[in-house]
Amino acid sequence: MSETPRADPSPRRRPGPPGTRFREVHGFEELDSTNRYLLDVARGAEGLVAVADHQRAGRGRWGRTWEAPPGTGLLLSVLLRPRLDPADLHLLAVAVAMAALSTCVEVGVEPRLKWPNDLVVGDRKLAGILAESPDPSALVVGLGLNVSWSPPGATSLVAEGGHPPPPGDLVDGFLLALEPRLAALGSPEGRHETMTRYRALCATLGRTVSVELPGENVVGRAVDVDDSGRLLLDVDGASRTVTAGDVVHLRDH
Ligand code: BT5
Repeated sequence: MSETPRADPSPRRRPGPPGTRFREVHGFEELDSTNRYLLDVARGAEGLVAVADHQRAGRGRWGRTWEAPPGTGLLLSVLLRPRLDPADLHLLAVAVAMAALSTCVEVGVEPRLKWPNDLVVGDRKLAGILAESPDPSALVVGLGLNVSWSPPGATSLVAEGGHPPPPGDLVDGFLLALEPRLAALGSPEGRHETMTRYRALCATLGRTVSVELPGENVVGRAVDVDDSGRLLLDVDGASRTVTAGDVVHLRDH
């Protein structure tokens, strides 16, 4: 996972797409992790983006890893400093998931969302998201989207018959889709509209799920996701609210 710190290579710098908060995109042939890079340079203002063709130590959640051979995936992180209630910060990852989903639809693949923020086609994972906070007012949100390769049991845009454009265009398409999603989070109506859309796209709802929580495993029916992004479960007739955890979709009979 972690590696001996070494100096970052100089990035290829280019402006982000016009009309967005993404002022600058730092591109790398290789990096340990785009999330780690932005966490280290987080003193910067909102709107910095890091993209790598390859990560030596791509991070997943809970200390897991994200794997992708060079040049086969969209590996990107954004640094955000939103004016949001700290309790709503996780909505930024929702915005990233929904923008990633729109980007997939643009190239001919229609994934759904697996709570909280995976993109899946059927039960195969297409993309994952990792949010990490360098300080209380900032969040680094990383997206790993399989473009032309996926590990066993997962899937990619190409495997699903999609026609992804060259990497730079895919990055810009994603950032252009993300801007209005982030802007929507600025008002209560926008947040409600975001979560209404999220629920419509969420494959977890209605499923029997097993949720791994620290020290506990809960099995229940996923009945709702509230406007704060929490998963509501029906566990043998009792309701239970889940804020974090890993969800496995169980087969429904
Ligand atoms: C995630 O974690 O899904 C978040 C992944 C975030 C990756 C991006 S890439 C750019 C940015 N910089 C980083 O360093 N990270 C972010 P999690 O839910 O914990 O899923 C990780 C698990 O998914 C692993 O334990 C594997 O089982 C599986 N996995 C690893 N690589 C995969 C891939 N390419 N496609 C599908 N599943 C994968």
